[in-house]
Amino acid sequence: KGQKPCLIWFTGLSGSGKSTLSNALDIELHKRHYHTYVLDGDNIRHGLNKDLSFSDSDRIENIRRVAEASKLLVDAGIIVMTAFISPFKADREMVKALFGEGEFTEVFVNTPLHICEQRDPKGLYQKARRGDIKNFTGIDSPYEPPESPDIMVDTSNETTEESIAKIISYLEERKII
Ligand code: GGZ
Repeated sequence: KGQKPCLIWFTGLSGSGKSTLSNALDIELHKRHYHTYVLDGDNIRHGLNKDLSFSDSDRIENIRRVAEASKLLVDAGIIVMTAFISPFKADREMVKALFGEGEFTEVFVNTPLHICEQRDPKGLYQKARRGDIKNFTGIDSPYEPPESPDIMVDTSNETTEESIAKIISYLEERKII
Protein backbone atom coordinates (compact mmCIF):
# COMPACT_ATOMS: atom_id res chain seq x y z
CA LYS A 1 0.00 0.00 0.00
CA GLY A 2 1.43 3.39 -0.97
CA GLN A 3 1.48 4.90 2.44
CA LYS A 4 3.69 7.74 3.52
CA PRO A 5 4.44 7.34 7.21
CA CYS A 6 3.73 10.64 8.95
CA LEU A 7 2.43 12.37 12.04
CA ILE A 8 -1.00 13.98 12.22
CA TRP A 9 -0.97 16.24 15.26
CA PHE A 10 -4.30 17.33 16.77
CA THR A 11 -4.20 20.34 19.11
CA GLY A 12 -7.05 22.03 20.98
CA LEU A 13 -8.73 22.50 24.34
CA SER A 14 -9.94 19.73 26.63
CA GLY A 15 -13.32 18.62 25.27
CA SER A 16 -12.69 20.11 21.81
CA GLY A 17 -12.96 16.70 20.10
CA LYS A 18 -9.31 15.71 19.51
CA SER A 19 -9.70 12.13 20.74
CA THR A 20 -13.00 11.60 18.93
CA LEU A 21 -11.51 12.86 15.66
CA SER A 22 -8.21 10.99 15.92
CA ASN A 23 -10.07 7.76 16.68
CA ALA A 24 -12.53 8.33 13.81
CA LEU A 25 -9.63 9.05 11.45
CA ASP A 26 -7.88 5.92 12.71
CA ILE A 27 -10.96 3.82 11.83
CA GLU A 28 -11.25 5.45 8.40
CA LEU A 29 -7.56 4.84 7.59
CA HIS A 30 -7.81 1.23 8.82
CA LYS A 31 -10.69 0.66 6.42
CA ARG A 32 -8.33 1.80 3.68
CA HIS A 33 -5.69 -0.68 4.94
CA TYR A 34 -3.19 1.79 6.30
CA HIS A 35 -1.04 1.00 9.33
CA THR A 36 -1.88 3.56 11.97
CA TYR A 37 -1.61 4.26 15.67
CA VAL A 38 -3.20 6.83 18.00
CA LEU A 39 -1.33 8.32 20.95
CA ASP A 40 -3.51 10.14 23.47
CA GLY A 41 -3.83 10.87 27.16
CA ASP A 42 -5.29 7.43 27.79
CA ASN A 43 -2.29 5.45 26.56
CA ILE A 44 0.46 7.99 27.34
CA ARG A 45 -0.43 9.93 30.50
CA HIS A 46 -1.33 6.66 32.29
CA GLY A 47 1.86 4.91 31.15
CA LEU A 48 5.05 6.44 29.76
CA ASN A 49 4.17 9.88 31.18
CA LYS A 50 2.45 8.98 34.44
CA ASP A 51 5.14 10.88 36.33
CA LEU A 52 4.08 14.17 34.73
CA SER A 53 1.63 16.78 36.05
CA PHE A 54 -0.04 19.72 34.31
CA SER A 55 2.54 22.35 35.29
CA ASP A 56 3.97 24.26 32.30
CA SER A 57 7.28 22.39 32.53
CA ASP A 58 5.61 18.96 32.75
CA ARG A 59 3.37 19.76 29.78
CA ILE A 60 6.51 20.67 27.82
CA GLU A 61 8.10 17.34 28.81
CA ASN A 62 4.84 15.50 27.98
CA ILE A 63 4.87 16.90 24.45
CA ARG A 64 8.62 16.27 24.01
CA ARG A 65 8.23 12.58 24.89
CA VAL A 66 5.12 12.22 22.74
CA ALA A 67 7.07 13.74 19.84
CA GLU A 68 9.97 11.33 20.30
CA ALA A 69 7.65 8.32 20.63
CA SER A 70 5.81 9.47 17.49
CA LYS A 71 9.11 9.74 15.65
CA LEU A 72 9.93 6.10 16.46
CA LEU A 73 6.53 4.97 15.19
CA VAL A 74 6.86 7.04 12.00
CA ASP A 75 10.34 5.57 11.47
CA ALA A 76 8.68 2.15 11.77
CA GLY A 77 6.41 3.09 8.86
CA ILE A 78 3.22 3.98 10.70
CA ILE A 79 0.75 6.85 10.22
CA VAL A 80 0.60 8.30 13.74
CA MET A 81 -2.17 10.46 15.15
CA THR A 82 -1.76 12.31 18.44
CA ALA A 83 -4.43 13.94 20.59
CA PHE A 84 -2.86 16.23 23.20
CA ILE A 85 -3.88 19.76 24.16
CA SER A 86 -0.29 20.84 23.38
CA PRO A 87 -1.03 24.42 24.48
CA PHE A 88 2.33 26.00 23.68
CA LYS A 89 3.27 27.16 20.19
CA ALA A 90 7.00 26.66 20.79
CA ASP A 91 6.46 22.99 21.67
CA ARG A 92 4.35 22.32 18.59
CA GLU A 93 7.12 23.95 16.52
CA MET A 94 9.68 21.71 18.24
CA VAL A 95 7.60 18.67 17.24
CA LYS A 96 7.33 19.84 13.64
CA ALA A 97 11.11 20.38 13.49
CA LEU A 98 11.69 16.68 14.31
CA PHE A 99 9.96 15.70 11.08
CA GLY A 100 10.76 16.14 7.41
CA GLU A 101 8.88 18.15 4.82
CA GLY A 102 5.40 16.71 4.37
CA GLU A 103 5.73 14.36 7.37
CA PHE A 104 3.88 16.58 9.85
CA THR A 105 0.29 17.81 9.64
CA GLU A 106 -1.12 20.12 12.30
CA VAL A 107 -4.88 19.92 12.85
CA PHE A 108 -6.28 22.73 15.02
CA VAL A 109 -9.51 21.57 16.68
CA ASN A 110 -10.86 25.09 17.16
CA THR A 111 -14.03 24.32 19.13
CA PRO A 112 -14.80 27.43 21.23
CA LEU A 113 -14.09 27.31 24.97
CA HIS A 114 -17.74 27.91 25.92
CA ILE A 115 -18.78 24.82 23.93
CA CYS A 116 -16.02 22.68 25.48
CA GLU A 117 -17.13 23.95 28.86
CA GLN A 118 -20.79 23.13 28.14
CA ARG A 119 -19.83 19.59 27.13
CA ASP A 120 -17.61 19.09 30.18
CA PRO A 121 -17.81 15.26 29.88
CA LYS A 122 -15.60 14.66 32.94
CA GLY A 123 -16.76 17.67 34.98
CA LEU A 124 -13.22 19.06 34.89
CA TYR A 125 -14.17 22.59 33.77
CA GLN A 126 -16.62 22.83 36.65
CA LYS A 127 -13.90 21.73 39.07
CA ALA A 128 -11.48 24.22 37.51
CA ARG A 129 -14.03 27.08 37.82
CA ARG A 130 -14.49 26.22 41.49
CA GLY A 131 -10.74 26.16 42.00
CA ASP A 132 -10.69 22.44 42.82
CA ILE A 133 -8.28 21.87 39.91
CA LYS A 134 -5.45 24.35 39.31
CA ASN A 135 -3.74 25.16 35.99
CA PHE A 136 -6.63 24.02 33.82
CA THR A 137 -6.17 24.94 30.16
CA GLY A 138 -8.49 27.78 29.09
CA ILE A 139 -9.39 28.64 32.69
CA ASP A 140 -6.19 29.44 34.56
CA SER A 141 -3.58 28.04 32.17
CA PRO A 142 -3.00 29.40 28.65
CA TYR A 143 -3.77 27.91 25.25
CA GLU A 144 -1.81 29.49 22.40
CA PRO A 145 -3.83 28.89 19.20
CA PRO A 146 -1.89 27.90 16.07
CA GLU A 147 -1.54 30.86 13.69
CA SER A 148 -1.35 28.82 10.49
CA PRO A 149 -2.48 25.25 11.08
CA ASP A 150 -2.52 22.92 8.07
CA ILE A 151 -6.16 22.10 8.79
CA MET A 152 -8.73 23.74 11.06
CA VAL A 153 -11.90 22.04 12.25
CA ASP A 154 -14.61 23.04 14.72
CA THR A 155 -16.69 20.22 16.16
CA SER A 156 -19.39 22.67 17.31
CA ASN A 157 -20.47 23.50 13.75
CA GLU A 158 -19.48 20.44 11.72
CA THR A 159 -20.05 16.71 12.14
CA THR A 160 -17.26 14.21 12.81
CA GLU A 161 -17.77 12.93 9.23
CA GLU A 162 -17.35 16.46 7.82
CA SER A 163 -14.17 17.08 9.83
CA ILE A 164 -12.75 13.68 8.82
CA ALA A 165 -13.58 14.36 5.15
CA LYS A 166 -11.59 17.63 5.36
CA ILE A 167 -8.57 15.84 6.81
CA ILE A 168 -8.77 12.97 4.29
CA SER A 169 -8.90 15.43 1.34
CA TYR A 170 -5.88 17.25 2.68
CA LEU A 171 -3.92 13.98 3.02
CA GLU A 172 -4.96 12.89 -0.48
CA GLU A 173 -4.02 16.25 -2.04
CA ARG A 174 -0.58 15.99 -0.45
CA LYS A 175 -0.26 12.34 -1.59
CA ILE A 176 0.20 11.21 2.01
CA ILE A 177 -2.51 8.61 1.46
C1 GGZ B 1 -5.86 20.44 31.13
C2 GGZ B 1 -6.27 18.46 32.23
C3 GGZ B 1 -5.83 19.04 33.42
C4 GGZ B 1 -5.39 20.39 33.41
C5 GGZ B 1 -6.40 16.99 33.84
N1 GGZ B 1 -5.41 21.05 32.24
O1 GGZ B 1 -10.59 16.23 28.55
P1 GGZ B 1 -9.55 15.31 29.01
O2 GGZ B 1 -9.15 15.59 30.52
O3 GGZ B 1 -9.66 13.86 28.79
O4 GGZ B 1 -8.22 15.83 28.40
C6 GGZ B 1 -7.47 16.63 29.28
C7 GGZ B 1 -6.14 15.92 29.46
C8 GGZ B 1 -5.05 16.84 28.90
O5 GGZ B 1 -3.83 16.16 28.84
P2 GGZ B 1 -2.77 16.48 27.69
O6 GGZ B 1 -1.66 15.51 27.88
O7 GGZ B 1 -3.44 16.52 26.39
O8 GGZ B 1 -2.32 17.97 28.08
S1 GGZ B 1 -1.02 18.76 27.61
O9 GGZ B 1 -0.90 18.60 26.14
O10 GGZ B 1 -1.26 20.16 27.98
O11 GGZ B 1 0.15 18.21 28.31
C9 GGZ B 1 -8.15 16.58 30.64
C10 GGZ B 1 -7.10 16.13 31.61
O12 GGZ B 1 -5.95 15.71 30.84
N2 GGZ B 1 -6.63 17.19 32.51
N3 GGZ B 1 -5.91 18.10 34.43
N4 GGZ B 1 -4.97 20.99 34.52
N5 GGZ B 1 -6.30 19.17 31.08
